[in-house]
Amino acid sequence: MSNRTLAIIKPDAVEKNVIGEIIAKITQAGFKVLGVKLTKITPAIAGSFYEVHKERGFYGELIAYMTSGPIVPIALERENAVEEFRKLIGATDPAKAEEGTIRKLYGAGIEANAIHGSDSDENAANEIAFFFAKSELVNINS
Ligand code: 3AN
Repeated sequence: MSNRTLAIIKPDAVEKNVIGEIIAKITQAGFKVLGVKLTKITPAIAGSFYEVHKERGFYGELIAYMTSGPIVPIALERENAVEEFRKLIGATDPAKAEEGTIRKLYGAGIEANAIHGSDSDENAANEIAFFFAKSELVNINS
C-alpha cells in the first residue's frame, strides 16, 4: 500500500471553487486518481477520522471546520505517495509552506489549509478505506 495516499480538498478550497486547479496540480505531479467524490461529513464521521487529534486543543474547531461544507476525498497512487504528496501540499501553516505548494497557493490559515494528506502508509490505507469502498477504487496496477 506504500504507493497510495489520501487527499481531502477541505471546505475552504471547495468554497473558493478551486477543486479543478488543485486536482490539476496533483495530476501534474504524477499522481493517478484512483477514486474521487464530493461529500459532506457529519461531526461523528469527522470525529472518528480525526480521532488521533482528540487530545489536541484545536480538535473541536477542526471537527466544526471539516463539517462546515462539502469536502473532496481523493485516493491517489504514485511511487512514494505519502512523502511526495506531503511535499506537494507544503507545511500545515500555509504562511510557512514553500512557494508553489498547494497550501501556499490556496490555504487561508493553519486550520483552513486547503488540503489534507495522509502522514504514513498505515494511515493512508486506513483513510482510503474510510472514504472509499474497494469497488469504488480503480485498480491501475492490477
Ligand atoms: P497536517 O495536516 O499537516 O498533517 P496535523 O496532522 O498536525 O497537520 O493537523 C491536522 C489538521 O488539524 C491540519 N490539517 C489543520 O487543519 C488542523 N490543525 C493543525 N494544527 C492546528 C492548529 N494549531 N490550530 C488549528 N488547526 C490546526
